[in-house]
Parts: sequence; C-alpha cells; structure tokens
Amino acid sequence: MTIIIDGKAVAAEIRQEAKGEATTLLEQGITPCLAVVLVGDNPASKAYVGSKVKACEEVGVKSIKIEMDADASEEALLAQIEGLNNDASVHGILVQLPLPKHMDEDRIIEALDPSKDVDGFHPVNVGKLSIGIDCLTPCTPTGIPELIVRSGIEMSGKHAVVIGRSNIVGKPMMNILVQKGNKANCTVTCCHSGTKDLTEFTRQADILIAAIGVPEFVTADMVKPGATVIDVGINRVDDASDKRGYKLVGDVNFDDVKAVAGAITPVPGGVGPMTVAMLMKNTVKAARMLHGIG
Ligand code: L34
Repeated sequence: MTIIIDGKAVAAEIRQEAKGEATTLLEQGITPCLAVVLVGDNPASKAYVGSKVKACEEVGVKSIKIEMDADASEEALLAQIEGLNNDASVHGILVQLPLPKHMDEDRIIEALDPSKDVDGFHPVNVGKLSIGIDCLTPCTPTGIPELIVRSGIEMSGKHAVVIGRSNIVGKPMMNILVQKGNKANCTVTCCHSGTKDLTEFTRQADILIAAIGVPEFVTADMVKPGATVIDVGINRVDDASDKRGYKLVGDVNFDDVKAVAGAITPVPGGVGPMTVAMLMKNTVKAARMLHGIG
C-alpha cells in the first residue's frame, strides 16, 4: 500500500508546536512578530500571504501585512525593509516572491537583516546552512524532512535525488539533506535542465524530490518501486469544470506515480501547508535568537 503523506496533518502538528513555543515567549513578555511584504496583486501570492497571516493568528504570532502597488519603486521597498530591520518589535521579515520585474530580488534579499530573514534567503544564512551553523533556513525545503520522518520513513543513509536547482528549493534542499542527523544524512544528487539521461538518476532515488515547475513532469517510469516521492510543484492549470477555473497540480503525475511509489505527497495538501507551518517555527526561532534565548 502506498502511503499518501498528509501534509495538512503534519503542518497542523507543527503549528501546534510553534504555538507552544510562542506561548513560552509570551510568558516572558515577548510577542513574536512577523512582517509580510506583498508587492503587486499576483493572485497566488495573495493567497499564500493570506495563509501565512491566518497561521500567525492560530499560533499566537503578531502579523503585520504591508501591501505595495505593483509599480512601487525598488527604493520604496528598500525603505520599508529598513524600517522593519530597525523596528525591535519585529522579529521576522518576509518579502513574498516573485517581485515585479523592475525589482532586483537579490538586492532586496540582501537588504534584509539576516537575523530577521525567516525565509533563510539572505547570503549570510545560505552560507551558514552550507557549513552547518544553526541559522534560519528556507521554509519549503526545511519542511520536507519533517514531512518524511514524521510519516515514519527513515532518511539516514538513503539516496536523495533533487530535481531542480533554484535558490528557494533545490539548492537549500541539497544542503539540508547532506547534513548529519536523522532528519538528513542522505547521499545527495541534484539533477537539472543540464542533466543528461535524467531517468537514469531519478530511478536510483530512495527519496525523489521534484521542484521543477513543470506540471506532472515526473512519471512512473522515472521512479524506483517503493521510493518516497515529494512533490514541491504547485502549478495552476486551466480547468473549466472547477469553479475557480483552474486546478492545482504538482510536478509529479500523481495517479501514475502513486502506483509505484512507496510514499507520495499530494498537491494540494502536501508540501504547501508545510511551508507555512515552518514559517511559524522560523518566526518563533528568530524571536528567540533576537532576545538571546537558547
Ligand atoms: N519569500 N516567497 C517567499 N517565501 C516563500 O516561502 C514563498 N513561497 C513560494 C512562493 N513565494 C514565496 C510560498 O510561500 C511558494 N509558497 C507557498 C505557500 C503556501 C502554499 C503553497 C506555496 C500552500 O498553502 N499551498 C496549498 C494550497 C494553496 C491553494 O489552494 O492555492 C497546498 O495545499 O499546497
């Protein structure tokens, strides 16, 4: 029987833990606070930011939502970031991506105070992760070992194959998987658009992580029987039969791959809710670190 990994349930468990940690801080007079900056009106970004604000309410994290017009200047966004960096009551700052084309994402990310960078995107945090220093790490890849281990699947010693090399998922995923510890300790391979004979590699994966951005890219023939398949993709495809006019599909052809995988995450209800739950963990962690609490 293939295990369908329940991202919603694991995410709820993690939000509960974050709530406990937030309560401990509240008892010490510290209200964990997350500022979320949304530029423009990308419908998916709006929905994700909405989920983040809602999770804050549940967990006991104060949230500040800053909305800026799509044609706002990069300087105006940098000024917002500077204000939040200097506001001692704010512990986490998140600038929802993607940004409008006229803005330089790297420049924006580098403007964040690394100790408030709850996305773990700042070069200081990227560097710390790569050399194994405790730091804020990107929410989506950080949630994946939690999802696997809490579903009763061992990771240590397994061969993990990541498809995709983005700075948000693929690269930090490799750095997380290769570390020591029972929620990692994998042999890691990263495949990407330059990989020749992709299937040769993916068929060796005990854990296959798809972060490509192409709907239903991974098919059953690419998967080793019994493998754990984690679908990071979240693609909106037109669907006239749906009341919203679209449906969500991952980067994995779920029905096809389900027949060979040992465990698989669905889309929706897999990795997505974990991203939001890990953001709550990171925000509470940032608050602890900023107040010098172990
Ligand atoms: N700065 N930008 C920054 N940080 C992030 O961590 C993100 N990401 C990605 C896009 N841009 C970002 C997110 O928040 C993707 N992402 C995200 C967040 C939540 C969900 C999916 C992606 C999510 O909740 N997904 C639900 C369904 C949502 C729906 O119905 O549209 C799910 O079950 O997969």
